[in-house]
Amino acid sequence: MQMSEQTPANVWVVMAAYNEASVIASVVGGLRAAGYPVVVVDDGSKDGTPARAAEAGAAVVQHPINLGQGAGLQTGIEYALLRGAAAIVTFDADGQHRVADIPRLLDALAANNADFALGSRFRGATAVNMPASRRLLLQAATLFTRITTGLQVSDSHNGLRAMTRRGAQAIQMRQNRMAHASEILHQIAASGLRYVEAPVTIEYSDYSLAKGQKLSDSFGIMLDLFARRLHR
Ligand SMILES: Nc1nc2c(ncn2[C@@H]2O[C@H](COP(=O)(O)OP(=O)(O)O)[C@@H](O)[C@H]2O)c(=O)[nH]1
Ligand SMILES: [Mg+2]
Repeated sequence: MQMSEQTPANVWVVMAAYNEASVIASVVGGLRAAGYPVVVVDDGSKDGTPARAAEAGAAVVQHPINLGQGAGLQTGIEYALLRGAAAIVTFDADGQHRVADIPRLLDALAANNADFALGSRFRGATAVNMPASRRLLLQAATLFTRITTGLQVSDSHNGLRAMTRRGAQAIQMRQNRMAHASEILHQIAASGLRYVEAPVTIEYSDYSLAKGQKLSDSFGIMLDLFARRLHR
């Protein structure tokens, strides 16, 4: 992608959200202030998340039943493509990501002529206040992903990524639950398109830790993935 095509107005930010009413307005507001159009895919939140997101300036799409983060991202990507996005950024709704990292991901796409720029908190960047148990879990997941995809990534479960329109058209997430983070990497590998990693910062607040992935969830993710592989 040429840099000249990349104004914030045609870079869509896609956000899956579930029960993030207390933080989503400030997250959406920060992105809108920087000039990015935002689509929030809500999944039957019970706390006013879609209304807060709309008030803050996001387009809101709602799944009638809870399908999970992967399905939410897929819906949001399709929406952004229909709206003519030249590039798409996936961004968490809970305040763990920084708006300032987006231009760095877009620059990484352009500089490397890549279709995917994957955020990594373990590549020269930081994970602020990350508990040691979380680090261990993420490293185990990354090792597993490297073995199964052959991609030499350093952070397999980072929700901050940028992709070109072509990249977005090449993937189709089918894993409804959290296993989508590994699935997207499998699809990038299968697409044969170029990917690059770029350092990003992930913030661990009490809020994000209280509702984030638990160690026990990772066993569910592994089971999902193994079931899917056996099924093929
Ligand atoms: N649409 C949708 N989004 C979800 C769902 N579960 C989590 N999310 C969103 O996915 C993002 C990451 O979730 P989070 O629980 O913070 O996971 P972690 O940061 O990877 O531990 C956040 O923006 C959540 O609001 C869901 O069931 N549906
Ligand atoms: Mg989170």
